Amino acid sequence: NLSHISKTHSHGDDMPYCPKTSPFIGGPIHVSFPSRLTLEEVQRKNPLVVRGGRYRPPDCDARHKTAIIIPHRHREHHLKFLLYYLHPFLQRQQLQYGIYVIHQAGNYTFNRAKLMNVGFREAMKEEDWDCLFFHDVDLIPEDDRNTYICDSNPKHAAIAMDKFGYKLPYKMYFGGVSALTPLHYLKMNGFPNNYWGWGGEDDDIGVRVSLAGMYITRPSLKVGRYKMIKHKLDKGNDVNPKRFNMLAKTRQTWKLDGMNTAEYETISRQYLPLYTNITVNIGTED
Ligand code: UDH
Ligand code: NGS
Repeated sequence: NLSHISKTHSHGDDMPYCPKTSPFIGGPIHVSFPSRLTLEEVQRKNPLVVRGGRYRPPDCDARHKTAIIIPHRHREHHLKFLLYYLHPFLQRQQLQYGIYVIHQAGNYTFNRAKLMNVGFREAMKEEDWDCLFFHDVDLIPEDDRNTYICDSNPKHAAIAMDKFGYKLPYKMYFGGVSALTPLHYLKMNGFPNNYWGWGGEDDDIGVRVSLAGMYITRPSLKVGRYKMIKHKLDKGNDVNPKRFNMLAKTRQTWKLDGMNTAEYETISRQYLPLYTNITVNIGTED
């Protein structure tokens, strides 16, 4: 009987809102890294995910529309595991969502924060997302009560990582995974474009939050848990020796550098089965 299928897959006005708390949430997740996992298998396990890595709950109208923005280069093996865990995780939360991988072209020094600015602009061009999750590729959430929706203020989600003994490493830490509404993002002029290499950009972003008159919210330590896929510092992402000097000046620079000055050239946009891949030339340090 096909009428059943068309009804559950249509998104007309007749669909009820999803419940405020999803009945599919199960709490702690056991995270391991099966060595033979393939992207095809991830695809097979997520039949309702459509081109570009988009999903809507099949039989209720989602209350939230979340874009996941992942800065990326040469981490395909991490991406595979993240997709394996993240797709089912977001579906259990009954979200409407899309996954964007922002791929830095070339071999010039990596720039995580600038890639986030690209992700913000490119994702907002496609859909009126009400929340953006800025997500490192190597962090796997370990509890699905950590809901991927935004708060009234910028949220730091990755507060309890295994490598820090499931505690916050320092009070102002804002790295790993954070969630902002488009309004939050624009209010703080997005993220800095000039942190090339490892370190400090997440602290700068944290400072921007308060300079823009907002504050950081966090889930509980019990829920904001993440496992990091172990790795060494990448080639092309050396520790940035300028980071402390730059951090000392965020108050003077945040309005002059950020979303309002993010320049880049989009090289390609691919709507892959499990994510949208945007490859971008973000230039070099001047
Ligand atoms: N990333 C890439 N490719 C790179 C570099 C970074 O995709 O070449 C992305 C990726 O999403 C990663 C994120 O940027 O999760 C953050 O970079 P990172 O994983 O290198 O940073 P993290 O602080 O780990 O998580 C660094 C490990 C050693 C740091 C030691 C410095 N004292
Ligand atoms: C701080 C860095 C952050 C970094 C955090 C955790 O010292 O960018 O350590 O690093 N800030 C500066 O360098 C100014 S970690 O232990 O993950 O390697 O995120």
